[in-house]
Amino acid sequence: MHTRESACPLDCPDGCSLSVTVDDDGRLLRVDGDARNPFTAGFVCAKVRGLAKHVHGAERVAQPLLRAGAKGEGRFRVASWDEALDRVATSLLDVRARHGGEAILPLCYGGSNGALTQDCVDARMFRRLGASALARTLCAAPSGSAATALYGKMPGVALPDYEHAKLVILWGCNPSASGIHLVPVLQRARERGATLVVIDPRRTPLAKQADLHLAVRPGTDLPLALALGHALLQRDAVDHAFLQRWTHGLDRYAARASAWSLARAASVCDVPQSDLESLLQRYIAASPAVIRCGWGTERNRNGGSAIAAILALPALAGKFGVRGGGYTMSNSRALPLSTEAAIGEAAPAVRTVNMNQVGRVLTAAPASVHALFVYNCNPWATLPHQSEVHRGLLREDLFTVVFDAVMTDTARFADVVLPATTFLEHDELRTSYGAMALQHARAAMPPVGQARCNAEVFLALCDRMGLSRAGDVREPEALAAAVLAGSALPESARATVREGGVAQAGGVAFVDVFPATADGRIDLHPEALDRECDGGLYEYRDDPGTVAHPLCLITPAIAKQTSSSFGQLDRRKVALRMHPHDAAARALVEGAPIRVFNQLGEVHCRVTIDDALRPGVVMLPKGMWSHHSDNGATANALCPDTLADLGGGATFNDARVQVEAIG
Ligand SMILES: Nc1nc2c(c(=O)[nH]1)N[C@H]1C(S)=C(S)[C@@H](COP(=O)(O)OP(=O)(O)OC[C@H]3O[C@@H](n4cnc5c(=O)[nH]c(N)nc54)[C@H](O)[C@@H]3O)O[C@H]1N2
Ligand SMILES: Nc1nc2c(c(=O)[nH]1)N[C@H]1C(S)=C(S)[C@@H](COP(=O)(O)OP(=O)(O)OC[C@H]3O[C@@H](n4cnc5c(=O)[nH]c(N)nc54)[C@H](O)[C@@H]3O)O[C@H]1N2
Ligand code: SF4
Ligand SMILES: [Mo]
Repeated sequence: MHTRESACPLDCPDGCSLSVTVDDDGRLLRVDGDARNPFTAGFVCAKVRGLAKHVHGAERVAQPLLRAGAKGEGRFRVASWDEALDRVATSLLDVRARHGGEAILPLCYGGSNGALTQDCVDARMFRRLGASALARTLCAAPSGSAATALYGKMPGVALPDYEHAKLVILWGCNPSASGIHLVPVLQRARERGATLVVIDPRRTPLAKQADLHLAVRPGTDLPLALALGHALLQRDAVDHAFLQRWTHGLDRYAARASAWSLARAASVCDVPQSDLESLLQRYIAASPAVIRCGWGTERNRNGGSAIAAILALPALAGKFGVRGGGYTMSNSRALPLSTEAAIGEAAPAVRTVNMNQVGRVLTAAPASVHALFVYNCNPWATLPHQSEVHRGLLREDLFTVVFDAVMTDTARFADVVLPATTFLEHDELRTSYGAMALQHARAAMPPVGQARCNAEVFLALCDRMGLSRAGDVREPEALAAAVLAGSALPESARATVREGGVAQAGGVAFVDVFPATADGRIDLHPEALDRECDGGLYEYRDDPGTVAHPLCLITPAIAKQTSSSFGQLDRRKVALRMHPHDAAARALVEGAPIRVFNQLGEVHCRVTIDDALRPGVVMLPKGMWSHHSDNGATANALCPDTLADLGGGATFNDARVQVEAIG
């Protein structure tokens, strides 16, 4: 038995440091939080504590598999790595020869936030093939473009610094499920007198404890933020000196915001005006005040403008310049990694496919994608417009590779399934987007079965396809060194990581970190965003509900999965959550079998009556698998593939549905 240090690369803000115990036969015994990182010391989430069930589970793919039945049937035969890699290499080269490199589409996203498993040797291979580029827009695209245009990639408030705040606003964020290490920090802040405000259409666990909860209608954060900004200006509760020195675009921002009185916003958001007034007063009075900008806010038609309007608030009210003051966003990493030096190949000029519309692209005639290579992603379960993704994956003429550690719903459609290592079985370099920690973890256990890590497989494929070049960085240690050397990191952070430590960053905005925009100032009304938004930046688009489909379906993160990851472990059916009024209006009782439907698809499941949701809003979890519903379709069958106002982002929460009893 031995215990090793590791780091969690899952798509989660916390970026835990781990302590991993493995027995002499290489079986994982336990995973704990490691005290090297104070933020994550002492505990990890239940998902990772129970990781052995995932690593050694029945759904684990431990050998290469080749399709042995019809597309989507899920019948395979075991193959050797040589046979499987030859098949992949030959097929990709054949597609390129017949249709051009752009007929190959790599499809990857959130499975690993590690720098050695994504945008590393994989990018080298796809760039050299001339494959289509993928716009990674499934998450954080609207908020990322808004934050980048206003502030550049200025690091946000590190989550451990929330302890210093006197006011914390959780805006479309549910850390009780999606980043649990913030919860004790918030508790300590509150013990020291901090106020907690939650803006969320449902009463989340932290909303229950909050001093103020604004249960806004989904998609209405933009009017709320603009009304707050307008009121700050009208009441002269702004920091003139700061605005003068550090911002531009104030006049144009103010003109757009002036359309929104507190009264008008309260009516559109459907919350009491007195609550808006209370939020405003608290925000004016408190310092340090921090906004934890979650992702619930961005997943709709107004998402990008909403985030831009929210991020304008700390600038207007002068909330920067103190530890624990400002905002936190997913793209505001303090220790960003660049993998370009490790890739060693410039990105060619190729077409870009928006991953939110992969279903459309795969089903379009004439076909433009002939080979699909899925890794770090489970598109059947996580992309919008599931029925179209499903139809695309069913294409007999589409050569599909799925490289994953488990037999996902997507893997069932593959021609070739390649067995991936889990993060405990390979080396990884990870920088977190909340805790602001950077770590280099070596494999803590041997690979299960014949599983191989991403870098090894993409190297082998490069070799087979004649794409490797002299001078390519190949070995895990060398790849990690190239990434560290090629990233804009403080030398102290590099040294800490080299010595096996956890590099931490926690700068204070406008004291030691500054906007990374071209002129170093905050742009309150970026022209590029104004051009990109249909109708202009900060223009509110009304609710997409119709008489036929009046209910808003939200699909937030749940504690027991990370997106769809780990969904194989709990096979119980999920229920649609619905407010008692909406249930009564449809004569639905607790546990009734129902059909949730719209023009895109339908999901059959049971109903759970829950007054934590606001009336008019229903909820299914994100990342469900086909086995979680009664008809094999999941929430994503109801999610539109229309795009958000900015960044080509997803609009999962623009799903509008109707619900009726079955039978
Ligand atoms: N356990 C676990 N942890 C995770 C994940 C997971 O799946 N499971 N996923 C990870 C990933 S990929 C991400 S992006 C993050 C996401 O983490 P969060 O930021 O917490 O995002 P969501 O869970 O999508 O939604 C957060 C909240 O937004 C609310 N909401 C929905 N629509 C709106 C709206 O229009 N306005 C407002 N104000 N609120 C709204 C929802 O009710 C929900 O409570 O978590 C990461 N961490
Ligand atoms: N309805 C709805 N859908 C959503 C959302 C929503 O709010 N509502 N949110 C979206 C969000 S926030 C996100 S981030 C996306 C995430 O969507 P995805 O990118 O599909 O992420 P996961 O569901 O975690 O699937 C990742 C897969 O990668 C595999 N994997 C992990 N590590 C490795 C590795 O090292 N190598 C290889 N080859 N494979 C690996 C995992 O086993 C897993 O099957 O989902 C989106 N989908
Ligand atoms: S998923 Fe998040 S909370 Fe769980 S171990 Fe990983 S980083 Fe920590
Ligand atoms: Mo995400």
